[in-house]
Amino acid sequence: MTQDWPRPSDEEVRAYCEQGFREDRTLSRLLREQAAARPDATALVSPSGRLTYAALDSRVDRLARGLAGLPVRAGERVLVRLPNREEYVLALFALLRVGAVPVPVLPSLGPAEVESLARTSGACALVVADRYGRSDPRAEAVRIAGRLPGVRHVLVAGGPGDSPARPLDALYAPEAGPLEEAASPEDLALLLLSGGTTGTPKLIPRTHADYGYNALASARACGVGPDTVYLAVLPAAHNFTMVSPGLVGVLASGGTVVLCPDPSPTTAFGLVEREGATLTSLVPALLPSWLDEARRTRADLSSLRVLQVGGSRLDEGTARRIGPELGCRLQQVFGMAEGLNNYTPLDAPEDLVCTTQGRPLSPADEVLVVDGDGAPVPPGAPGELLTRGPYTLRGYYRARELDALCFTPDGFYRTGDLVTRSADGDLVVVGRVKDQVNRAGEKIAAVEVEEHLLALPGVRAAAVVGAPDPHLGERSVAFVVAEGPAPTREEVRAAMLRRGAAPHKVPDEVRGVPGLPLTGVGKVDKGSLREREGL
Ligand code: OOB
Repeated sequence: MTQDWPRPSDEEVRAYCEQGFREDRTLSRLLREQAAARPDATALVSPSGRLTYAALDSRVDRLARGLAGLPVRAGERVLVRLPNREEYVLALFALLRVGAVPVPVLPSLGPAEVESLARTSGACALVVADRYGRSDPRAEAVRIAGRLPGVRHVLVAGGPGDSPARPLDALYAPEAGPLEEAASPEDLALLLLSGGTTGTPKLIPRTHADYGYNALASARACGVGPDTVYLAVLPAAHNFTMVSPGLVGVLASGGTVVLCPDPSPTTAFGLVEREGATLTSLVPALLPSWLDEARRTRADLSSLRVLQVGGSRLDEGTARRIGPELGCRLQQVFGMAEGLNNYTPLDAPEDLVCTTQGRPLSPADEVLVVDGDGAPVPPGAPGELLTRGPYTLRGYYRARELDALCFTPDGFYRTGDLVTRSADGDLVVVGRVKDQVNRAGEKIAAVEVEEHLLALPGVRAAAVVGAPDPHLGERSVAFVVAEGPAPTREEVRAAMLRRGAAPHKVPDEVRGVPGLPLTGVGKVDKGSLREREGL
């Protein structure tokens, strides 16, 4: 059988393992060990209540038995589309425990995107919430299952409705003791979504060994231990919230994870006070509302020691307000679902914390900053960041043709990020060479939106670019060449939602233009387009 994705060589894996740069336990075992060490400590707090480590571990066993009975088998992929609720953590670890491969997707994705991911991953089951905002994930999942014969089960957190979907709750087997681990550390653990520059999002293969190392090494770098109370504000399915150090790093270290059902500062501050949260992580776009609310609130935020900010560029002015106004330390995080995580050290001087996006987590992370010809640039000069290391992927899942573009022949991942690196190894993100809009930390592949625009009647050409925005970091602007009058934003919105796209991918602005500037090879020249349009 051909491999589904390229891995590091056996020698490289051996060397990483010998030096402690890969975890030798599965992710579900990390939870099991903490449950043995501190059964009565609080592991998880959510609107459904509180679970001790013993209770969480035993519920994971019971759900895992139910999943195995369906059956969901080791190696099978299961799409998990759940918001920040208890069932997300239970489903995640139960799937890992039976050796199945969760594919966590953001609940805000549109139905067409979910379907495409279910198809690409070859999912055998979909785990969804009974409702999410104004969308109906349960009905969408049932429709997808009807179209994809490989999807055998739709499992619902909450009410199953009267569709053929089943309630996740009904799967819990009676208590029968610990279940044996079905996976080995070097097995595929999860498939994550890439921010993407292609029409169909790419899937990122992560093994137990590399993801566990990512989580635990991050936990060490962020001072996480049994006293940590981590407030998960961003979607739990995001890599930042999962392993940087996130809920996996915190649960693997014996701390407490508090799931915040929405990212508004009022909800979050109430939970910080009630639970004594010590750590949380945000995207920069959330900071203005957090800083505003901090001035008004009477909630006691004094337990908060560290606020991690990452996912998109944090401006220095806002960075400098965090310490004085929120009363906690800032840690910048520059990470990617593909692997590499950079953190500003917790003991770094204020200037460094406020002006850099950190340095690589692992001594085994190899980082190159190169010019357009692939030649390394001197310290301080901008160039594209390439990276290879013990927890960074060597190729996407079932996407060999793309790998040639996204990786160098010797296995370095081309991040598409323009950075500078100081002589001390601190990175600053200065731009991007990938064709993407980073809207409030959500990555949108320009080509994906362009395809939606080109499907509109009368649209001859379209180009989507990011423009600076004080609230979102970047907003998306679509330039459309149309035969008649250009479609309005409302028309674009209605058409995109009809086509099953996520609402956040609808361009923030749609401008009709007579033509688009082209490069010598006939591609849209987005650099000159931006310049011409004054963005
Ligand atoms: C995180 O992961 P992804 O996969 O959603 O996005 C990765 C990309 C990076 O390649 C970079 O373009 C951008 O997001 N990014 C940043 C950044 N952190 C990520 N750009 C500027 N400054 C930063 N601090 O976004 C992610 C994964 C794990 C931890 C944190 C973020």
